[in-house]
Amino acid sequence: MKDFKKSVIYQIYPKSFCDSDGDGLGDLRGIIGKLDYIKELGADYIWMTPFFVSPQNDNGYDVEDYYNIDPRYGTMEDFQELAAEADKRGIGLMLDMVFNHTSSHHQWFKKALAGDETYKNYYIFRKGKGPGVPPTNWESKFGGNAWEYVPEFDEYYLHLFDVSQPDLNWENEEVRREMAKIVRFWMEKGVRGFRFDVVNLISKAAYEDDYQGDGRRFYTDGPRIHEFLRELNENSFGQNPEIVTVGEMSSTSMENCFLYAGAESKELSMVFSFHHLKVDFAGNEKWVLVPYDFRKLKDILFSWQTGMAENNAWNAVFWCNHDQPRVVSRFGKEGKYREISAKMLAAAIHFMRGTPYVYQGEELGMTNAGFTEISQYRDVESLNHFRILQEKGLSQDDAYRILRVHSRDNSRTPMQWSDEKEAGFTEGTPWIGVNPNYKEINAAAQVGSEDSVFNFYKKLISLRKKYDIIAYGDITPIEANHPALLAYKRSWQGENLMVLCNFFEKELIWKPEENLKGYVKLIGNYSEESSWEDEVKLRPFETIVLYQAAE
Ligand code: TEU
Repeated sequence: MKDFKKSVIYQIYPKSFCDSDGDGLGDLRGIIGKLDYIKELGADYIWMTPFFVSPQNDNGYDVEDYYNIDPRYGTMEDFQELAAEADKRGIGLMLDMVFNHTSSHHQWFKKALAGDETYKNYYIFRKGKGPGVPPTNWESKFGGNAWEYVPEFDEYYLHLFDVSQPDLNWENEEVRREMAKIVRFWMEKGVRGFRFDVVNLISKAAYEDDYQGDGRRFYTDGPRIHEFLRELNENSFGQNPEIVTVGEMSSTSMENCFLYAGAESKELSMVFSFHHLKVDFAGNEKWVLVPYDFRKLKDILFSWQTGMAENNAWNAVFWCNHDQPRVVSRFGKEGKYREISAKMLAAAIHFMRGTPYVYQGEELGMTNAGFTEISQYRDVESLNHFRILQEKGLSQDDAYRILRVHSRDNSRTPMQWSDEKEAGFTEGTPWIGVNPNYKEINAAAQVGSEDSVFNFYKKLISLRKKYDIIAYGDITPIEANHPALLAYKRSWQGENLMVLCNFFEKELIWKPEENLKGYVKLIGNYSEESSWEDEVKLRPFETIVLYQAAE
Protein backbone atom coordinates (compact mmCIF):
# COMPACT_ATOMS: atom_id res chain seq x y z
CA MET A 1 0.00 0.00 0.00
CA LYS A 2 1.32 3.44 -0.93
CA ASP A 3 1.65 6.08 1.73
CA PHE A 4 0.19 9.28 0.33
CA LYS A 5 2.59 11.27 2.50
CA LYS A 6 5.53 9.79 0.61
CA SER A 7 3.81 10.15 -2.76
CA VAL A 8 3.96 12.73 -5.49
CA ILE A 9 0.96 13.29 -7.73
CA TYR A 10 1.21 14.29 -11.37
CA GLN A 11 -1.72 16.21 -12.80
CA ILE A 12 -2.83 15.69 -16.39
CA TYR A 13 -5.20 17.96 -18.27
CA PRO A 14 -6.13 15.34 -20.87
CA LYS A 15 -7.26 17.81 -23.50
CA SER A 16 -3.79 19.35 -23.65
CA PHE A 17 -1.53 16.42 -22.81
CA CYS A 18 -1.09 14.20 -25.85
CA ASP A 19 -3.22 13.62 -28.94
CA SER A 20 -3.00 10.09 -30.36
CA ASP A 21 -5.43 10.46 -33.28
CA GLY A 22 -4.70 13.83 -34.83
CA ASP A 23 -7.99 15.57 -34.01
CA GLY A 24 -6.16 18.27 -32.06
CA LEU A 25 -7.50 17.15 -28.66
CA GLY A 26 -5.50 15.10 -26.24
CA ASP A 27 -6.96 11.71 -25.35
CA LEU A 28 -6.59 8.62 -23.16
CA ARG A 29 -4.48 6.73 -25.69
CA GLY A 30 -2.18 9.72 -25.74
CA ILE A 31 -1.74 9.34 -22.00
CA ILE A 32 -1.02 5.61 -22.33
CA GLY A 33 1.82 6.47 -24.70
CA LYS A 34 3.37 8.80 -22.11
CA LEU A 35 3.20 6.62 -19.01
CA ASP A 36 6.88 5.80 -19.26
CA TYR A 37 7.65 9.50 -19.14
CA ILE A 38 5.68 9.86 -15.91
CA LYS A 39 7.32 6.79 -14.48
CA GLU A 40 10.70 8.22 -15.36
CA LEU A 41 9.80 11.34 -13.42
CA GLY A 42 8.85 9.15 -10.48
CA ALA A 43 5.24 10.16 -9.77
CA ASP A 44 3.06 7.74 -7.81
CA TYR A 45 -0.36 8.86 -8.95
CA ILE A 46 -1.83 10.59 -11.93
CA TRP A 47 -4.77 12.89 -11.31
CA MET A 48 -6.67 13.42 -14.52
CA THR A 49 -9.16 16.27 -14.90
CA PRO A 50 -12.61 15.12 -16.11
CA PHE A 51 -12.96 13.16 -19.35
CA PHE A 52 -16.58 12.12 -18.86
CA VAL A 53 -19.29 12.82 -21.42
CA SER A 54 -19.63 16.59 -21.50
CA PRO A 55 -20.57 19.43 -23.83
CA GLN A 56 -17.18 20.91 -22.82
CA ASN A 57 -18.42 24.38 -21.93
CA ASP A 58 -15.98 24.26 -19.04
CA ASN A 59 -13.63 21.67 -20.54
CA GLY A 60 -15.32 18.72 -18.87
CA TYR A 61 -16.15 20.31 -15.51
CA ASP A 62 -19.68 20.28 -16.91
CA VAL A 63 -20.49 16.58 -16.70
CA GLU A 64 -23.35 15.15 -18.72
CA ASP A 65 -22.83 11.51 -17.78
CA TYR A 66 -20.58 10.43 -14.90
CA TYR A 67 -20.48 6.79 -16.03
CA ASN A 68 -19.20 7.17 -19.55
CA ILE A 69 -16.15 8.53 -21.25
CA ASP A 70 -16.52 11.32 -23.76
CA PRO A 71 -15.77 9.82 -27.19
CA ARG A 72 -13.43 12.76 -27.80
CA TYR A 73 -11.16 11.27 -25.13
CA GLY A 74 -11.61 7.59 -25.96
CA THR A 75 -13.57 4.56 -24.82
CA MET A 76 -14.02 2.57 -21.62
CA GLU A 77 -11.62 -0.01 -23.11
CA ASP A 78 -9.00 2.69 -23.50
CA PHE A 79 -9.58 3.69 -19.90
CA GLN A 80 -9.17 0.12 -18.64
CA GLU A 81 -6.01 -0.26 -20.65
CA LEU A 82 -4.71 2.98 -19.19
CA ALA A 83 -5.49 1.80 -15.66
CA ALA A 84 -3.80 -1.55 -16.28
CA GLU A 85 -0.72 -0.01 -17.92
CA ALA A 86 -0.40 2.55 -15.14
CA ASP A 87 -0.72 -0.23 -12.60
CA LYS A 88 2.12 -2.17 -14.23
CA ARG A 89 4.31 0.86 -13.65
CA GLY A 90 3.22 1.26 -10.05
CA ILE A 91 1.19 4.36 -10.85
CA GLY A 92 -2.36 4.84 -9.53
CA LEU A 93 -5.07 6.79 -11.33
CA MET A 94 -7.03 9.51 -9.56
CA LEU A 95 -10.25 10.74 -11.12
CA ASP A 96 -11.85 14.14 -10.83
CA MET A 97 -15.36 14.09 -9.39
CA VAL A 98 -17.38 17.20 -10.14
CA PHE A 99 -20.16 16.92 -7.60
CA ASN A 100 -21.15 20.51 -6.84
CA HIS A 101 -22.89 20.77 -10.19
CA THR A 102 -23.66 18.83 -13.36
CA SER A 103 -23.88 20.01 -16.93
CA SER A 104 -27.22 21.42 -18.01
CA HIS A 105 -27.11 18.59 -20.56
CA HIS A 106 -27.26 15.97 -17.81
CA GLN A 107 -30.44 13.91 -18.06
CA TRP A 108 -31.35 14.89 -14.48
CA PHE A 109 -31.36 18.54 -15.43
CA LYS A 110 -33.24 17.89 -18.65
CA LYS A 111 -35.93 16.10 -16.67
CA ALA A 112 -35.96 18.93 -14.16
CA LEU A 113 -36.52 21.47 -16.93
CA ALA A 114 -39.29 19.27 -18.30
CA GLY A 115 -41.05 19.80 -14.97
CA ASP A 116 -40.34 16.45 -13.25
CA GLU A 117 -40.49 17.36 -9.55
CA THR A 118 -38.21 14.50 -8.51
CA TYR A 119 -35.44 15.91 -10.66
CA LYS A 120 -36.22 19.55 -9.96
CA ASN A 121 -35.36 18.60 -6.40
CA TYR A 122 -31.92 17.42 -7.58
CA TYR A 123 -31.11 21.07 -8.24
CA ILE A 124 -31.71 24.40 -6.55
CA PHE A 125 -34.74 26.22 -7.95
CA ARG A 126 -36.07 29.34 -6.18
CA LYS A 127 -38.56 32.13 -6.80
CA GLY A 128 -37.13 35.54 -7.61
CA LYS A 129 -37.48 38.45 -5.21
CA GLY A 130 -39.70 40.23 -7.67
CA PRO A 131 -40.15 40.56 -11.42
CA GLY A 132 -36.72 40.27 -13.02
CA VAL A 133 -34.97 40.14 -9.64
CA PRO A 134 -33.09 36.91 -8.89
CA PRO A 135 -33.44 35.19 -5.48
CA THR A 136 -30.10 36.58 -4.25
CA ASN A 137 -27.41 38.93 -5.51
CA TRP A 138 -24.72 36.23 -5.58
CA GLU A 139 -22.17 36.37 -8.34
CA SER A 140 -21.16 33.46 -10.52
CA LYS A 141 -17.45 32.60 -10.29
CA PHE A 142 -17.29 33.07 -14.03
CA GLY A 143 -18.97 36.49 -14.03
CA GLY A 144 -22.56 37.76 -13.84
CA ASN A 145 -25.39 36.77 -11.47
CA ALA A 146 -25.41 33.17 -10.21
CA TRP A 147 -29.11 32.57 -10.96
CA GLU A 148 -30.70 31.77 -14.32
CA TYR A 149 -34.36 32.46 -14.98
CA VAL A 150 -36.59 29.66 -16.29
CA PRO A 151 -39.75 31.32 -17.68
CA GLU A 152 -41.81 28.08 -17.71
CA PHE A 153 -41.57 27.88 -13.91
CA ASP A 154 -41.16 31.57 -13.19
CA GLU A 155 -38.22 30.37 -11.09
CA TYR A 156 -34.47 30.59 -11.15
CA TYR A 157 -31.85 27.87 -10.77
CA LEU A 158 -28.53 28.39 -9.03
CA HIS A 159 -25.23 28.07 -10.90
CA LEU A 160 -22.17 29.13 -8.93
CA PHE A 161 -20.14 28.55 -12.09
CA ASP A 162 -21.28 28.84 -15.73
CA VAL A 163 -24.98 28.99 -16.58
CA SER A 164 -24.47 25.53 -18.12
CA GLN A 165 -23.36 24.18 -14.69
CA PRO A 166 -26.46 24.02 -12.43
CA ASP A 167 -25.67 23.37 -8.74
CA LEU A 168 -26.85 20.10 -7.25
CA ASN A 169 -29.04 20.01 -4.17
CA TRP A 170 -27.08 18.04 -1.58
CA GLU A 171 -29.88 18.47 0.96
CA ASN A 172 -31.62 15.83 -1.12
CA GLU A 173 -30.55 12.40 0.13
CA GLU A 174 -31.20 10.89 -3.29
CA VAL A 175 -28.51 13.16 -4.77
CA ARG A 176 -26.04 12.09 -2.11
CA ARG A 177 -26.77 8.43 -2.82
CA GLU A 178 -26.16 9.00 -6.55
CA MET A 179 -22.80 10.62 -5.84
CA ALA A 180 -21.60 7.73 -3.68
CA LYS A 181 -22.71 5.32 -6.39
CA ILE A 182 -20.59 7.10 -8.98
CA VAL A 183 -17.51 6.87 -6.76
CA ARG A 184 -18.10 3.14 -6.17
CA PHE A 185 -18.49 2.56 -9.90
CA TRP A 186 -15.05 4.00 -10.60
CA MET A 187 -13.49 2.22 -7.63
CA GLU A 188 -14.58 -1.02 -9.23
CA LYS A 189 -12.79 0.01 -12.40
CA GLY A 190 -9.50 0.04 -10.50
CA VAL A 191 -9.21 3.75 -9.75
CA ARG A 192 -6.88 4.46 -6.80
CA GLY A 193 -7.92 7.95 -5.84
CA PHE A 194 -10.27 10.86 -6.30
CA ARG A 195 -10.08 14.60 -6.44
CA PHE A 196 -13.34 16.30 -5.50
CA ASP A 197 -13.99 19.52 -7.36
CA VAL A 198 -15.01 22.57 -5.26
CA VAL A 199 -16.41 20.13 -2.75
CA ASN A 200 -16.63 22.63 0.13
CA LEU A 201 -19.37 24.49 -1.75
CA ILE A 202 -21.96 21.70 -1.67
CA SER A 203 -23.69 22.69 1.59
CA LYS A 204 -25.51 25.98 1.17
CA ALA A 205 -26.27 27.87 4.38
CA ALA A 206 -28.99 30.30 3.40
CA TYR A 207 -30.25 32.02 0.28
CA GLU A 208 -29.78 35.64 1.30
CA ASP A 209 -28.36 38.72 -0.34
CA ASP A 210 -24.73 39.35 0.45
CA TYR A 211 -24.03 43.00 1.17
CA GLN A 212 -20.40 42.37 2.03
CA GLY A 213 -19.24 40.23 -0.82
CA ASP A 214 -20.19 38.06 -3.78
CA GLY A 215 -22.23 35.52 -1.82
CA ARG A 216 -19.49 33.04 -1.01
CA ARG A 217 -20.00 33.33 2.74
CA PHE A 218 -23.42 31.72 2.30
CA TYR A 219 -22.21 28.56 0.60
CA THR A 220 -18.51 28.07 1.48
CA ASP A 221 -17.74 25.47 4.19
CA GLY A 222 -21.51 25.33 4.81
CA PRO A 223 -23.33 23.94 7.86
CA ARG A 224 -23.63 20.30 6.72
CA ILE A 225 -20.35 20.01 4.80
CA HIS A 226 -18.54 17.75 7.27
CA GLU A 227 -21.56 15.52 7.62
CA PHE A 228 -21.84 15.19 3.82
CA LEU A 229 -18.17 14.33 3.44
CA ARG A 230 -18.21 11.75 6.21
CA GLU A 231 -21.26 10.17 4.68
CA LEU A 232 -19.66 10.04 1.22
CA ASN A 233 -16.52 8.58 2.77
CA GLU A 234 -18.51 5.91 4.57
CA ASN A 235 -20.59 5.00 1.54
CA SER A 236 -17.79 4.93 -1.02
CA PHE A 237 -14.02 5.49 -0.91
CA GLY A 238 -13.75 4.95 2.85
CA GLN A 239 -14.55 1.30 2.21
CA ASN A 240 -11.08 0.88 0.72
CA PRO A 241 -8.29 2.30 2.93
CA GLU A 242 -5.90 2.39 -0.04
CA ILE A 243 -7.87 5.08 -1.82
CA VAL A 244 -6.33 8.55 -1.65
CA THR A 245 -8.56 11.60 -1.81
CA VAL A 246 -8.10 15.32 -2.13
CA GLY A 247 -10.74 18.00 -1.86
CA GLU A 248 -10.52 21.23 -3.78
CA MET A 249 -11.48 23.80 -1.14
CA SER A 250 -12.51 27.11 -2.55
CA SER A 251 -12.02 30.15 -0.22
CA THR A 252 -11.95 27.80 2.73
CA SER A 253 -10.81 28.39 6.32
CA MET A 254 -7.99 26.49 7.97
CA GLU A 255 -10.26 25.46 10.86
CA ASN A 256 -12.48 23.62 8.41
CA CYS A 257 -9.47 22.00 6.77
CA PHE A 258 -8.39 20.55 10.12
CA LEU A 259 -11.50 18.42 9.76
CA TYR A 260 -11.57 17.93 5.98
CA ALA A 261 -8.05 16.51 6.07
CA GLY A 262 -7.68 15.51 9.71
CA ALA A 263 -5.99 12.19 10.37
CA GLU A 264 -8.91 11.11 12.52
CA SER A 265 -11.87 12.79 10.92
CA LYS A 266 -12.81 10.26 8.23
CA GLU A 267 -13.37 12.89 5.58
CA LEU A 268 -10.53 13.20 3.02
CA SER A 269 -6.80 12.45 2.84
CA MET A 270 -5.83 16.05 2.07
CA VAL A 271 -6.94 19.43 0.79
CA PHE A 272 -6.06 21.99 -1.81
CA SER A 273 -6.39 25.51 -0.45
CA PHE A 274 -5.77 28.59 -2.57
CA HIS A 275 -5.02 31.52 -0.30
CA HIS A 276 -1.34 31.48 -1.27
CA LEU A 277 -2.35 31.84 -4.90
CA LYS A 278 -4.27 35.05 -4.34
CA VAL A 279 -1.25 37.13 -3.38
CA ASP A 280 -1.42 38.80 -6.78
CA PHE A 281 -5.13 39.63 -6.45
CA ALA A 282 -6.70 42.72 -4.89
CA GLY A 283 -8.54 40.97 -2.06
CA ASN A 284 -10.70 38.40 -3.83
CA GLU A 285 -10.59 40.32 -7.10
CA LYS A 286 -8.56 38.38 -9.62
CA TRP A 287 -9.03 40.58 -12.70
CA VAL A 288 -6.56 43.29 -11.75
CA LEU A 289 -2.83 43.76 -12.11
CA VAL A 290 -0.97 44.03 -8.84
CA PRO A 291 2.56 42.85 -8.12
CA TYR A 292 2.63 39.75 -5.97
CA ASP A 293 3.17 40.20 -2.26
CA PHE A 294 6.08 37.96 -1.21
CA ARG A 295 5.63 38.40 2.53
CA LYS A 296 1.98 37.58 2.29
CA LEU A 297 2.84 34.51 0.24
CA LYS A 298 5.23 33.36 2.94
CA ASP A 299 2.83 34.17 5.76
CA ILE A 300 0.07 32.14 4.18
CA LEU A 301 2.26 29.18 3.30
CA PHE A 302 3.79 29.05 6.76
CA SER A 303 0.57 29.51 8.68
CA TRP A 304 -0.97 26.61 6.75
CA GLN A 305 2.15 24.52 7.21
CA THR A 306 2.29 24.93 10.95
CA GLY A 307 -1.47 25.12 11.55
CA MET A 308 -2.21 21.91 9.71
CA ALA A 309 0.74 20.16 11.39
CA GLU A 310 -0.39 21.19 14.89
CA ASN A 311 -3.83 19.82 14.14
CA ASN A 312 -2.64 16.60 12.57
CA ALA A 313 -4.12 17.43 9.19
CA TRP A 314 -2.55 17.05 5.75
CA ASN A 315 -1.95 19.57 2.95
CA ALA A 316 -1.61 19.13 -0.74
CA VAL A 317 1.31 21.40 -1.70
CA PHE A 318 1.28 22.95 -5.15
CA TRP A 319 1.89 26.02 -7.28
CA CYS A 320 0.24 24.98 -10.51
CA ASN A 321 -2.89 23.42 -11.87
CA HIS A 322 -5.17 23.86 -14.87
CA ASP A 323 -6.74 26.99 -13.30
CA GLN A 324 -3.53 28.80 -12.38
CA PRO A 325 -1.01 30.69 -14.46
CA ARG A 326 2.40 29.03 -14.82
CA VAL A 327 4.41 29.52 -11.65
CA VAL A 328 7.69 30.36 -13.34
CA SER A 329 5.98 33.31 -15.05
CA ARG A 330 4.22 34.24 -11.83
CA PHE A 331 6.68 34.01 -8.92
CA GLY A 332 9.82 33.18 -10.87
CA LYS A 333 11.30 34.84 -13.93
CA GLU A 334 11.12 34.04 -17.62
CA GLY A 335 14.27 34.51 -19.71
CA LYS A 336 17.75 34.18 -18.28
CA TYR A 337 16.59 32.79 -14.92
CA ARG A 338 13.74 30.63 -16.12
CA GLU A 339 15.34 27.29 -15.31
CA ILE A 340 16.99 28.46 -12.11
CA SER A 341 13.80 30.04 -10.78
CA ALA A 342 11.64 27.08 -11.83
CA LYS A 343 13.91 24.80 -9.81
CA MET A 344 13.94 27.11 -6.80
CA LEU A 345 10.14 27.26 -6.77
CA ALA A 346 9.95 23.49 -6.98
CA ALA A 347 12.30 23.01 -4.04
CA ALA A 348 10.43 25.63 -2.00
CA ILE A 349 7.33 23.45 -1.84
CA HIS A 350 8.60 19.89 -2.32
CA PHE A 351 10.26 19.97 1.08
CA MET A 352 7.19 21.30 2.83
CA ARG A 353 4.93 19.11 4.92
CA GLY A 354 2.35 17.81 2.46
CA THR A 355 1.89 15.84 -0.73
CA PRO A 356 3.34 17.68 -3.74
CA TYR A 357 1.43 17.97 -6.99
CA VAL A 358 3.19 18.55 -10.31
CA TYR A 359 1.06 19.91 -13.13
CA GLN A 360 1.95 18.77 -16.65
CA GLY A 361 4.73 20.92 -18.08
CA GLU A 362 5.65 22.41 -14.70
CA GLU A 363 8.47 19.86 -14.62
CA LEU A 364 9.81 21.46 -17.82
CA GLY A 365 9.51 25.03 -16.59
CA MET A 366 6.74 25.79 -19.10
CA THR A 367 5.66 29.44 -19.15
CA ASN A 368 2.45 31.44 -19.60
CA ALA A 369 0.80 31.40 -23.03
CA GLY A 370 1.56 34.99 -24.07
CA PHE A 371 -1.62 35.24 -26.18
CA THR A 372 -2.24 38.61 -27.83
CA GLU A 373 -5.64 38.10 -29.51
CA ILE A 374 -8.95 37.20 -27.93
CA SER A 375 -9.42 34.58 -30.65
CA GLN A 376 -6.54 32.62 -29.08
CA TYR A 377 -8.33 32.27 -25.75
CA ARG A 378 -10.68 29.34 -25.10
CA ASP A 379 -11.68 29.50 -21.45
CA VAL A 380 -15.24 30.61 -20.67
CA GLU A 381 -13.96 32.57 -17.67
CA SER A 382 -11.44 34.51 -19.77
CA LEU A 383 -13.95 35.21 -22.52
CA ASN A 384 -16.54 36.46 -20.02
CA HIS A 385 -14.09 38.66 -18.17
CA PHE A 386 -12.59 40.12 -21.34
CA ARG A 387 -16.07 41.46 -22.03
CA ILE A 388 -16.84 42.42 -18.42
CA LEU A 389 -13.57 44.35 -18.00
CA GLN A 390 -14.33 46.44 -21.09
CA GLU A 391 -17.91 46.99 -19.93
CA LYS A 392 -16.40 48.38 -16.74
CA GLY A 393 -14.54 50.91 -18.86
CA LEU A 394 -11.08 49.38 -19.23
CA SER A 395 -9.38 49.74 -22.58
CA GLN A 396 -8.97 46.65 -24.70
CA ASP A 397 -5.21 46.78 -24.19
CA ASP A 398 -5.62 46.82 -20.42
CA ALA A 399 -8.07 43.91 -20.60
CA TYR A 400 -5.47 41.99 -22.60
CA ARG A 401 -2.75 42.81 -20.13
CA ILE A 402 -4.86 41.36 -17.32
CA LEU A 403 -5.81 38.23 -19.29
CA ARG A 404 -2.19 37.58 -20.16
CA VAL A 405 -1.38 37.41 -16.46
CA HIS A 406 -4.45 35.74 -14.98
CA SER A 407 -6.18 33.66 -17.66
CA ARG A 408 -6.58 29.98 -16.92
CA ASP A 409 -5.59 29.33 -20.54
CA ASN A 410 -2.00 30.09 -19.52
CA SER A 411 -1.71 26.58 -18.17
CA ARG A 412 -3.82 24.91 -20.84
CA THR A 413 -1.58 25.30 -23.87
CA PRO A 414 -0.43 21.92 -25.19
CA MET A 415 2.24 19.96 -23.39
CA GLN A 416 5.60 20.57 -25.06
CA TRP A 417 6.99 17.17 -25.95
CA SER A 418 9.54 18.03 -28.60
CA ASP A 419 10.72 20.69 -31.02
CA GLU A 420 8.71 19.10 -33.82
CA LYS A 421 5.47 20.39 -35.33
CA GLU A 422 2.96 21.54 -32.67
CA ALA A 423 5.50 20.58 -30.00
CA GLY A 424 4.83 16.90 -30.73
CA PHE A 425 1.40 17.25 -29.11
CA THR A 426 -0.67 16.50 -32.21
CA GLU A 427 -0.42 15.64 -35.88
CA GLY A 428 -3.39 17.92 -36.48
CA THR A 429 -4.36 21.40 -35.38
CA PRO A 430 -4.36 21.80 -31.60
CA TRP A 431 -7.58 23.00 -29.97
CA ILE A 432 -5.58 25.80 -28.30
CA GLY A 433 -2.33 27.30 -29.55
CA VAL A 434 1.06 25.85 -28.67
CA ASN A 435 3.43 28.24 -26.93
CA PRO A 436 6.03 29.25 -29.57
CA ASN A 437 8.80 28.67 -27.03
CA TYR A 438 8.40 24.88 -27.50
CA LYS A 439 11.51 24.86 -29.68
CA GLU A 440 13.52 25.67 -26.60
CA ILE A 441 11.34 24.25 -23.81
CA ASN A 442 10.34 20.64 -24.40
CA ALA A 443 10.53 17.21 -22.82
CA ALA A 444 12.77 15.65 -25.50
CA ALA A 445 15.49 18.20 -24.75
CA GLN A 446 15.22 17.77 -20.99
CA VAL A 447 14.80 14.11 -20.13
CA GLY A 448 18.36 13.18 -21.07
CA SER A 449 19.98 16.38 -19.86
CA GLU A 450 21.23 16.16 -16.32
CA ASP A 451 20.85 19.84 -15.48
CA SER A 452 17.33 20.18 -16.78
CA VAL A 453 14.29 21.30 -14.81
CA PHE A 454 12.87 17.83 -15.47
CA ASN A 455 15.78 16.12 -13.79
CA PHE A 456 15.60 18.51 -10.87
CA TYR A 457 11.98 17.48 -10.28
CA LYS A 458 12.97 13.86 -10.71
CA LYS A 459 15.59 14.28 -8.03
CA LEU A 460 13.16 16.01 -5.66
CA ILE A 461 10.77 13.09 -6.04
CA SER A 462 13.47 10.52 -5.42
CA LEU A 463 14.69 12.39 -2.32
CA ARG A 464 11.18 12.13 -0.85
CA LYS A 465 11.40 8.35 -1.24
CA LYS A 466 14.81 8.20 0.34
CA TYR A 467 14.47 10.57 3.30
CA ASP A 468 11.50 10.00 5.58
CA ILE A 469 12.05 13.40 7.17
CA ILE A 470 10.59 15.03 4.03
CA ALA A 471 7.26 13.30 4.55
CA TYR A 472 7.12 13.05 8.32
CA GLY A 473 9.29 15.79 9.80
CA ASP A 474 8.07 18.76 11.83
CA ILE A 475 8.35 22.14 10.21
CA THR A 476 9.65 25.42 11.65
CA PRO A 477 9.62 28.58 9.55
CA ILE A 478 12.80 30.67 9.72
CA GLU A 479 13.13 34.45 9.37
CA ALA A 480 9.44 34.84 8.69
CA ASN A 481 9.88 38.57 8.10
CA HIS A 482 12.80 38.46 5.70
CA PRO A 483 11.86 40.34 2.52
CA ALA A 484 13.51 37.97 0.03
CA LEU A 485 14.37 34.70 1.72
CA LEU A 486 11.99 31.80 2.19
CA ALA A 487 13.51 29.41 4.69
CA TYR A 488 12.35 26.61 6.91
CA LYS A 489 13.68 23.74 8.92
CA ARG A 490 12.35 20.23 9.08
CA SER A 491 13.28 17.91 11.92
CA TRP A 492 12.58 14.29 12.62
CA GLN A 493 14.18 11.66 14.82
CA GLY A 494 17.35 13.68 15.29
CA GLU A 495 17.73 14.53 11.59
CA ASN A 496 17.45 18.07 10.25
CA LEU A 497 16.75 19.59 6.92
CA MET A 498 17.27 23.25 6.12
CA VAL A 499 15.57 24.65 3.02
CA LEU A 500 16.80 28.04 1.81
CA CYS A 501 15.32 29.88 -1.17
CA ASN A 502 16.12 33.28 -2.60
CA PHE A 503 12.90 34.41 -4.27
CA PHE A 504 14.50 37.36 -6.05
CA GLU A 505 17.14 38.25 -8.59
CA LYS A 506 19.26 40.18 -6.15
CA GLU A 507 21.98 38.24 -4.41
CA LEU A 508 21.26 37.68 -0.75
CA ILE A 509 23.47 37.26 2.27
CA TRP A 510 22.00 35.86 5.44
CA LYS A 511 23.52 34.95 8.77
CA PRO A 512 21.88 31.89 10.24
CA GLU A 513 21.42 31.74 13.99
CA GLU A 514 22.60 28.17 13.96
CA ASN A 515 26.02 27.25 12.58
CA LEU A 516 25.39 25.04 9.58
CA LYS A 517 28.82 23.35 9.49
CA GLY A 518 27.41 19.93 10.24
CA TYR A 519 25.11 20.04 7.24
CA VAL A 520 25.72 18.64 3.76
CA LYS A 521 24.05 19.80 0.59
CA LEU A 522 21.23 17.57 -0.60
CA ILE A 523 20.25 19.52 -3.67
CA GLY A 524 20.70 22.98 -5.17
CA ASN A 525 20.01 24.77 -8.43
CA TYR A 526 23.48 26.14 -9.25
CA SER A 527 26.20 23.87 -10.51
CA GLU A 528 28.93 26.09 -9.01
CA GLU A 529 29.75 25.61 -5.32
CA SER A 530 27.41 27.16 -2.77
CA SER A 531 28.49 28.49 0.60
CA TRP A 532 26.47 28.23 3.79
CA GLU A 533 28.54 27.71 6.88
CA ASP A 534 28.75 30.95 8.95
CA GLU A 535 27.06 32.98 6.32
CA VAL A 536 24.69 31.90 3.60
CA LYS A 537 25.18 33.49 0.21
CA LEU A 538 22.35 32.94 -2.24
CA ARG A 539 22.74 33.97 -5.87
CA PRO A 540 19.72 35.08 -8.00
CA PHE A 541 16.85 32.66 -7.34
CA GLU A 542 19.22 30.24 -5.70
CA THR A 543 18.00 27.41 -3.52
CA ILE A 544 20.07 25.11 -1.37
CA VAL A 545 18.73 22.32 0.74
CA LEU A 546 20.96 21.13 3.57
CA TYR A 547 20.78 17.94 5.54
CA GLN A 548 22.15 16.89 8.89
CA ALA A 549 22.01 13.22 9.82
CA ALA A 550 21.05 12.08 13.32
CA GLU A 551 24.00 11.78 15.71
O1 TEU B 1 -12.27 25.30 -9.90
C1 TEU B 1 -12.83 25.97 -8.86
C2 TEU B 1 -12.57 27.40 -8.75
O2 TEU B 1 -13.32 28.09 -8.07
C3 TEU B 1 -11.43 28.04 -9.38
O3 TEU B 1 -10.21 27.56 -9.32
C4 TEU B 1 -11.82 28.88 -10.51
O4 TEU B 1 -11.17 28.50 -11.68
C5 TEU B 1 -11.44 30.27 -10.16
O5 TEU B 1 -12.11 30.64 -8.99
C6 TEU B 1 -11.84 31.22 -11.22
O6 TEU B 1 -11.19 32.43 -11.00
C7 TEU B 1 -12.78 24.04 -10.21
C8 TEU B 1 -12.03 23.48 -11.39
O7 TEU B 1 -10.70 23.28 -11.06
C9 TEU B 1 -12.22 24.41 -12.55
O8 TEU B 1 -11.47 24.04 -13.67
C10 TEU B 1 -13.69 24.43 -12.88
O9 TEU B 1 -13.94 25.37 -13.88
C11 TEU B 1 -14.53 24.77 -11.65
O10 TEU B 1 -14.15 24.06 -10.50
C12 TEU B 1 -15.98 24.43 -11.91
O11 TEU B 1 -16.17 23.05 -11.92
